[in-house]
Amino acid sequence: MRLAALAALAAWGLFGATGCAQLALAWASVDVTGKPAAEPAALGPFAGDGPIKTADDWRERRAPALREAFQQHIYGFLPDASETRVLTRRPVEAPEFVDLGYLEEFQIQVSATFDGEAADSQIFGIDLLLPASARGPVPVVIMQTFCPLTDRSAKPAVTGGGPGVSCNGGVLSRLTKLLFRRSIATPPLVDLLDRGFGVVTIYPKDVVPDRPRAGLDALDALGPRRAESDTRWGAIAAWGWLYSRMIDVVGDDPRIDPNRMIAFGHSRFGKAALFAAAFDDRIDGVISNQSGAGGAALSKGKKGETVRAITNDFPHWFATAFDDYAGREQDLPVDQHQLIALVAPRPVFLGNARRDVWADPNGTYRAALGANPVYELFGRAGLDQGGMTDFNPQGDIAYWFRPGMHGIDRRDWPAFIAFLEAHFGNAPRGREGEN
Ligand code: GTR
Repeated sequence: MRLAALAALAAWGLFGATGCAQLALAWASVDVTGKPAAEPAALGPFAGDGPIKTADDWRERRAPALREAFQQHIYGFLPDASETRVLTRRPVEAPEFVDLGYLEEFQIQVSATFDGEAADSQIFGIDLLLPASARGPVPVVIMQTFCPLTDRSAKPAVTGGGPGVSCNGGVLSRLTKLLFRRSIATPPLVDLLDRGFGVVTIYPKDVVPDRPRAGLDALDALGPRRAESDTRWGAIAAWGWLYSRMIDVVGDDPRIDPNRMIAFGHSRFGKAALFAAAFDDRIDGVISNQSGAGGAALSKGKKGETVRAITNDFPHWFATAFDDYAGREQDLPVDQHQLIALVAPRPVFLGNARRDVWADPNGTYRAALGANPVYELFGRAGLDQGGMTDFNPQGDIAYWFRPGMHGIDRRDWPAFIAFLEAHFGNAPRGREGEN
């Protein structure tokens, strides 16, 4: 009893109220696989834009209206225009890949224009890892990571600790890992190279730090005079925008197949990756792992993290307009199934873990079902599996559900790779059905 009280106190001290709520939910035996409640209707009436009966109706009328609404009420507005310049590019020695791959490092400069006014530019690094054996343009996985690229000396840039896990180890990081079993497992770079995939990576916190004050200052510098606006962009939108800037850099590279560029992100970067795919159709597919609130999980009727919790804990992630929906999620004019639908007909992978109730696997499943009618407009099946545990990597929406807690573990990568191979392997299916 005394031990339990001590453990509770330690957890409180380490993770605060929100962390404790996550832990409690994870350890309670909540059955998240129960029959999902009815899914929301993606094609129902919206903002008076008339009936949506064809893919063209969707593309020309509904999708632009939804993108506007997502920016206005949740994520904040993207810039009107953006510029990306490659400043330097150099090969980097990467003995860990032997003959399998080669690594290049780019310095790039990005800037945004809001309301006709150009903002401060930012300079940051991109790593590009390509398979040495490629005979033609290769598919690439475009990642945002939790550890600085400079950690490469210790490990490749795309490896590292999980959220809340210091990349350099330390007592706090070990304790967090122990309690949450939370780790961004080292991406199996050799496996990816072996299968002909390249990897492009950045450390997005170099551009928008993941701390409220510093994050808001960086967002303000990237988008002048927006700081006070209710709809100034938040870090999720800005990190999403960075996926697009990464594509500016590699999309024209003749070694890379412009029809096989897949955004990958876990948790907060899973939200950013999904947002990016919904707004930039140069992204051919997305792996959004455990993205939860503000990601792939429905906000309405959500279990675990609420709008109040996420906007309190991370005031820099969203537009302040989103704060107003705390406790009144039902009033949101959009929900996350429509964000998934904005990716249609491109493939989407949604990763989930049974004990990650905070992220709400069930709400994510319902969101996937809710996106289906839009995939059907494009002549596709969308989510095509019997239930939450019936993973189908071939599905346009592949819903993955494993036991355990939040994080990426060894079970996840084989599932990611199965999805990557099914849709973007050596027999690419192209981008039929898109503009
Ligand atoms: C949590 C947050 C989630 C999720 C996660 C992460 O604390 O509540 O929305 O994004 O962080 O990024 O690991």
